[in-house]
This record gives sequence, C-alpha cells and structure tokens, in this order.
Amino acid sequence: MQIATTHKNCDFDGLASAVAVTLLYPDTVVVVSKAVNPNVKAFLSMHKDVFDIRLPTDIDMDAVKRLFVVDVAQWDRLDGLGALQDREDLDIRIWDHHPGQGNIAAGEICQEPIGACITLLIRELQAKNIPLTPIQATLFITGLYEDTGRLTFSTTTAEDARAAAYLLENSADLHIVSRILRPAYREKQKEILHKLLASARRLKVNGFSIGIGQIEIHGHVDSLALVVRLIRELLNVDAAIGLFYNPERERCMVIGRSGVEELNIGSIMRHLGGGGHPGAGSALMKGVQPHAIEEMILGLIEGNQQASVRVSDLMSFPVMSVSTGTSMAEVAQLLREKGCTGLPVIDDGELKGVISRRDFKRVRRKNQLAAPVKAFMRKTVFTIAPDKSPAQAVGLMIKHDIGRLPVVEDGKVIGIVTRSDAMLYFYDLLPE
Ligand SMILES: [Mn+2]
Repeated sequence: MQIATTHKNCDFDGLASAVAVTLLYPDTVVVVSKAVNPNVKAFLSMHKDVFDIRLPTDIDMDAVKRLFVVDVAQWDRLDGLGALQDREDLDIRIWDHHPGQGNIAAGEICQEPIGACITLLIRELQAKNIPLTPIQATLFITGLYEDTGRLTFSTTTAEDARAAAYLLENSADLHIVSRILRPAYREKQKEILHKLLASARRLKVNGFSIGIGQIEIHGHVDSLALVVRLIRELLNVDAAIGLFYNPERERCMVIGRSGVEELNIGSIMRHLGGGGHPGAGSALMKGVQPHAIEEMILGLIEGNQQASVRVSDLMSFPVMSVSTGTSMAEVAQLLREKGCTGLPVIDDGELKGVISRRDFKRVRRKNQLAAPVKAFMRKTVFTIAPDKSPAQAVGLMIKHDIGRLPVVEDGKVIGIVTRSDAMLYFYDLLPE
C-alpha cells in the first residue's frame, strides 16, 4: 500500500499536492489528519464523493510500503503517522517548498524554493502529459493561489505563474476558487480582530512600519493568521505581528505577516523556534510572557538589517561635487557631461547645499548663468547615515520629494545615494 500525506492543519497547497501525487502514482491513498484548516474542511465536506481522503486511523500502518510526503519534510508536523517513523523498509519520497527544513530521510526528495508545493507536482504531471479534470485543476489552482497570494507574494516564481496558466488551460474554475478561498471570517474572528486592533501599536523600527498587538485568548480559535493579515491591511504597515496569549496554558501563539521583502517574517519566527515564509510565519512559545516576546521580536526587527544591504552598499563614491563659488554655467555643463540630475555643493568637505536640474528653472536671464551656485542651490539638505537601510533612504526621498541623499558620516560626505540607486536595488539589479 502507498499513501500520500501532508502537514497537520492541512491547507489547500498540501491537499492539492497530495491529490496530485495520486495522479502520478495511481493506487495511492491520500491521508490527511483530522486537524485541517477550516476552509479545507468545508471543501472536503462538499467534495466527499470526488476525493477519497482517509484519516490516519483508517490506515493499517503495517501495510504501508511507500510514503509520499508533500509540502513538509518534518516528522513532527505529520499527524498520526508516528508508527512509520522508525520503519527502515519504508520507501519515502518528498516534495516540499521549504528548503533547509525537515528531518524526514527520504530516498527521493524534491525540495525547492518556489511559491507553492503544487507547482513542483504540476511540473511532473505536465511532463508526463497526465490529463486533469476541471475539478482537479480547480483544487490545484486553489492551493497555488493560497500559497502565493494569487501570485503576489514575493516567493512567487515564474514557474508558479506558468503552472497557473497550465491549470487555467485545463479548465480550472476561478469563480469556484474565489468561493473556496473566501476568508474564514466569522463572529469569533471579528471579536478578536476588534480586540487586537484596539491593543495594536504602530511603531517605526529600523525603517519599517510595524503593527504589533497582544491579546489573551482562551481555548482554540482558528484563522488567527487571517486576523493578523487584516491588521496589516487596516494599519497599512510593512508588517503586522499578533501575540495570542493563553494564560491557563502559558502558551503564546505568535503570528506575523510582512508585505516587504526586506523584512523576513519566516526568519524572525525561526529565531523564536517557529518557521514560515518571508511573507508569513508563526511560532508557538511556552512559558514566556507576551511582553518579553514582543521585546524579542522588536529586537530581531531592529537587528534585521545587520546582515542585509545598507545605504553604504548602494551609494556612489567618490562624490562628484561643486563648491559654492562654482558658476551655474559650469554646473550645467557638468550635469550634461556626467548625465546626472543633481550635485551636492561642498566646501572643504562640508556640505553646503544641493543643486539639481530643476533649480535651473529659476535661472531666467542668460547672465545669471555666471552667478555662483550658492545663489540657486537648495540649502536645506537632507542626508542619511551609511548604516541606514535602503527602505529608510527611499522613505526620506518620498517624504521630501528629493532625488538624492548625500551620505554623511562624522560630518563628512562619503557618498551619495540617488533615487535610481534605490530603484535598482529594489528591483534586485544591485551589481554583485
Ligand atoms: Mn505550501
């Protein structure tokens, strides 16, 4: 007997991937634990006759010769399959999109960073030309859309988008997808959202806007991640973090969502013993008070830029500059020659102002071109320190509507960062 299974709290990507395995390997039985996400539960109860899904307790574990694991590679995230863990004769094959995670020793493993696990299986289904029914294609695209935020999460790859195209060609029904993926927002979630919103603080940490809140919850509540996602949208912050503390059990569920690539929630949650993707993650902490957890998280976000790119990595240097006595005619020539839109004005290493192309609008008469730059430069200059993040540089440029920021250290201009430097960085074109 061969079975295909996925992580507990099965989501659509896990379910879709397990069902896809049965197309690649007929006579495989899909085994899903009782703990499934609420919308998966609703889907399964509607599609009872279409998909034959069994519980671990329905399976004679001794009869299992082959185990397919999808969307996970970790024994303790499987439910009710502990009996298989020490079986040496078991043939195991894994598909997963969480590289570097997991402890299941498999004969064959496909573990790649990609938006959804189902994409890895569609690759094989497509290569083998295995036909899909519209219902299968719809389930698969539901998993793909759920894990990629309908192809918007930063973890989405071109292959995910091609997989979506393939499923649409195979009659995946997007009306049904929208109904299935409708958020599980009910009375309980509304109550929690209101409480969390009331408790949430909006902070600026390391250049990121963060919404963080903590509330007590009693007993089990599902779809907390949905509440955190809504908080992020309502507060319009780069990342939202919800702490759900259960005082009776001294447990705190920490859930985070990030909308910016530079703030990796998954890595923060791994520091707390949990896990996740750059955009979404969670950790369950025991015996730690929520205010202490909150401090840890803010500390991690504060240190987040430590290993990543800083303004000093994108800035240009040495800085081309003019002095206050340089004539406007010379400045104009320099701007033309160098193809830049502005220059800092520096006397003896001291920043005096900035002159840019648009300041030439104030040059009305030709003879004004003989005047020194001092008369036309902007004297209020915004600068940035080299250890700030690119996000902070862009924030300043947007706020003050400026195209360049001199980078200043110990009172000296050591470089300049421009809007196009920042754009190149955000579009990942930073030279290696
Ligand atoms: Mn997944």
